[in-house]
Amino acid sequence: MSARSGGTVTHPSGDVAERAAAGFSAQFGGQASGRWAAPGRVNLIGEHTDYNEGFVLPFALPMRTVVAADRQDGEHWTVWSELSGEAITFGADDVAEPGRVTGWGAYVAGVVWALREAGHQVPGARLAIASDVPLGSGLSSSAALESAVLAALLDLGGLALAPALQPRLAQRAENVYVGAPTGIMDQSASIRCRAGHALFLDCRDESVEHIPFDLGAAGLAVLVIDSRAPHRHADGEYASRRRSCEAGASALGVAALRDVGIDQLDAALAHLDDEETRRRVRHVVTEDQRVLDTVALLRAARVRDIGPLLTASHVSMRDDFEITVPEVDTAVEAALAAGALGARMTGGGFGGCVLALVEADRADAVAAAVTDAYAQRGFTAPGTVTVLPSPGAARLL
Ligand code: GAF
Repeated sequence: MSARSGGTVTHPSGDVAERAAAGFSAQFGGQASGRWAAPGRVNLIGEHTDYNEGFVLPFALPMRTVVAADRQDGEHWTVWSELSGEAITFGADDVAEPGRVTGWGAYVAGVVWALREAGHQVPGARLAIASDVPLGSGLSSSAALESAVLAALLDLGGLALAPALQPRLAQRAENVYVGAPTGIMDQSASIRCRAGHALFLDCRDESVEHIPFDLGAAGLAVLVIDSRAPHRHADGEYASRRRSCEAGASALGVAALRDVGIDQLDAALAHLDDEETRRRVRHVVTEDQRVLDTVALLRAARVRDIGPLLTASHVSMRDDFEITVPEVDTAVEAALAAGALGARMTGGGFGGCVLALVEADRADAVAAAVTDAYAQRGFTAPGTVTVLPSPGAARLL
């Protein structure tokens, strides 16, 4: 989920880490004692599988959120964000229970709350936040914010929390403090991804494998297309898809849809009375299998061959999970018609971004074809950018 839904925000120019440091000095005086960065993500494949305890394969974006911070006395947190241009302060009472801080500050207060809930002595802090992760585009700006704040507070307080345990804590901030019922993928991607790799995450036991995804060596590129579609009831629809999946698992007598293997799908579908639930289950079960197939191809260095799996994932999201909108379908169709090897919507749906796997020397032509198709349909022009798998959250030197 995005920190702000309903459109794309243009970010200030200049290096994001320098903006955070300059913002800190202007707002608080002096120098921050450190800067911590956490990226947004695209999900290569595996959509709406995370809360079904299945498989996902995201990679981190080069666009990051950076927090410049230092400690302050007492249980007070003062947070300035370049996007709002304002500073907010909250104290121990505000993080005593969820919901007391609202708006963008809830993502920060939620991390303080979740750390305290887990028994950590969280130091008071002053934090200045700058970000290059687009808001409202399905690229996990909220997970980037939570993960950067978490990294800063852990370091400032000398708190011990193994990287493998950090995504759950950041997710709790979002689920419980902010109140968005999201899965574990986005925080895992922001915290655990590695440059040059996609993160193969088993969302049941949270084990990971870093799968080499060297686009440059293969002569390929991933083009990310911001559909610019306004989010249409995305939060309510997300929760409703989640409920359908839980109902399907319950009807099938399994703990989660992850427990239905592809070879059991026909029998499972025959067992379900409700046509809509059948479609939702079919998406999740086939999507889990597509992640496994994609990982097998990447392990064999057959990067080009994952294209049809990406496109099949989109068709499944469009027809079975019913989470696409005309703008993203248009972007996928136009990218494929212009020679993309595969294309799919990425993220929660109802807008957001499309990714297209393209020959590197075709990226501009595919982007132009999508822009043309948008113009013909009278849609707001899309944003397009090529991205490489980038590092996860870290302290900056
Ligand atoms: C959003 C959620 F935050 C993730 O947990 C995941 O469910 C995704 O939608 C869909 O795959 O990004």
